[in-house]
Amino acid sequence: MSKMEVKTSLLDNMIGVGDMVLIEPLSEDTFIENLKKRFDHNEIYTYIGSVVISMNPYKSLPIYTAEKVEEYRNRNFYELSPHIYALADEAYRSLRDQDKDQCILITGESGAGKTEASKFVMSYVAAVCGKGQEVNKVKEQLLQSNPVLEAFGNAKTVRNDNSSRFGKYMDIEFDFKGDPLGGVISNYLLEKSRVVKQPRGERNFHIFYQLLSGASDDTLKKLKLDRDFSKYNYLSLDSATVNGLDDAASFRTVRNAMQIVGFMEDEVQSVLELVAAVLKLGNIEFKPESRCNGFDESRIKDKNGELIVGFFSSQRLSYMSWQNSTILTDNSFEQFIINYCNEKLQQIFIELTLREEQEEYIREVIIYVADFIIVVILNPTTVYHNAENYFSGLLIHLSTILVYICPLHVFCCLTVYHSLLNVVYVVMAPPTAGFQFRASVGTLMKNLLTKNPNYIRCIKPNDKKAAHIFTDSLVCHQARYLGLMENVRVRRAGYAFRQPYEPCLERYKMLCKQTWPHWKGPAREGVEVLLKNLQVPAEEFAFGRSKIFIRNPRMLFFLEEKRRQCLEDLATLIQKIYRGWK
Ligand code: AD9
Ligand code: MG
Repeated sequence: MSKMEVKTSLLDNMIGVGDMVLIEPLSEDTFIENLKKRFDHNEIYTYIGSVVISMNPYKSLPIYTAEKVEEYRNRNFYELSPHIYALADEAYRSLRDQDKDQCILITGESGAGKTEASKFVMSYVAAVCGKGQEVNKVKEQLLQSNPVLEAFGNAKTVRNDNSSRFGKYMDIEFDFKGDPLGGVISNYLLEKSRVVKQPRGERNFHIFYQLLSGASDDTLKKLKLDRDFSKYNYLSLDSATVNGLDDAASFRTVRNAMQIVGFMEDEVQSVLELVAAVLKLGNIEFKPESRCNGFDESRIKDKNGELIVGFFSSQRLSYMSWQNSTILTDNSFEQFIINYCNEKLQQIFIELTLREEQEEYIREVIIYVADFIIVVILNPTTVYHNAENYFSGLLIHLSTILVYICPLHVFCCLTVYHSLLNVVYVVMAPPTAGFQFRASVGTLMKNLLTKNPNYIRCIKPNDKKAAHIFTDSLVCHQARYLGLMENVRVRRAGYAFRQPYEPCLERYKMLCKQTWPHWKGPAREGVEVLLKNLQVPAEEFAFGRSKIFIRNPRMLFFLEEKRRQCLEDLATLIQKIYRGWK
């Protein structure tokens, strides 16, 4: 077995290892080093078993071509180098061939590449499923929903020029042939407050800029709009245009997409009228009037006659007071909710990864000592909830985070130790939205738990939105809060690698005379004969019902090296024979 040691040097090959479970030795440093090595070679995808880590390259790579789709189509997950297409293919085939509902969970911080990843998955599935006229129409509609949603739900933020300001759950129904029948898109938490206020250096939703830049003079005239952004209070001026974003071209894309998705022409017009109306509402200014019957009274500044009576002072109604409000620098309720949702997804990730691992061992009748798993479960579950009623109701369900009230602002703030970082929240308005949201997240989580999960964990390499820069500390931080090291450890704690018998035998059968060129019996017996013949110690393997489990990654290197030698010998032999003939 001395060759096995030699093969750990595979880690040192130029592009690093494709599956983190194969890193020897495993530490945070080697983990980050491997990601960096791969990133430097444009290898942005790396596996942890069946989980895909996706590094944002911040440049377009030629890895999403029609040829790539063909390459990954109907191939075994581990057969080719890591790619988001391999995950998409695996999920799609399990759905089509085994009738197992699938969900793909894409997580990561702002700008890490979630939206782009979801589009690659959708375009892959669209490329490999049926091609009939009706099916094509459904596919087009599903794909074209993206530009529409992004126009109304995405905005430039300091962290991402195309930041999704809502959470998206897209449910696609397939028929028994694997053709899409249609889809339902649920949106969570659109950041509506962005319409009236945007933090410094950020923009309002794309659609406002797209409309003003891209609509014809005629359309703008009908909508009584001016092309000049500076005419509108709701359009921040310090970052009205974004490098690399062509608002005018996007407007044409969006209009076209709306048509494909199924909007009638008059509906498109109504939507644009609404967008125009919102812009104009932002320009209304109010002046205070005297208090009347205990109510604040305000009037529109440049018009007579329109009286607004309500609990609001002119100051609270006006746009400028929003702009100057200190709340902009605080973490809002919305941010809290977003973080809450991410926590739940993280929790579900841990639960499902562990569950999946245990279930696979049970399914395959593998005896496994679960020490490590117990440690992981017990570790992060201390919860203190002592905040205001409203928050405690919400927080009681946050089983993986530690909550405490910030001592300086006992009545209005609380700090939550998210796995990401500690954040101070400002308590706002009454809690209805929060409770509604908790209920909808609850339903979402329940729904996800009934499906077979597939994970894409997105990581951003730097804070500058730049290609070629890899900031170790930033990547390390994300790897930590995504729990990636734990993920590798869980995967390695028992059997690091597993493969169904058939592809395993197919790949290595050349290493044994009894299995080459054809093994006549069941694949499992073939693998047994093969390993016995190679004198691999019995404790390195476990035979499951349908899969072979390999305990130590080095054993895989050993098999791969044997295979490589064998192929080399074969090539030399063929050359000799060929020369002999000549
Ligand atoms: V947010 O939470 O919605 O703010 P995302 O969705 O995680 O965020 P997004 O997918 O929008 O990030 O990616 C940010 C930018 O990174 C994109 O606009 C692209 O310019 C860039 N990106 C991300 N992934 C890729 C990729 N695979 N190839 C090339 C990419 N560029
Ligand atoms: Mg996004």
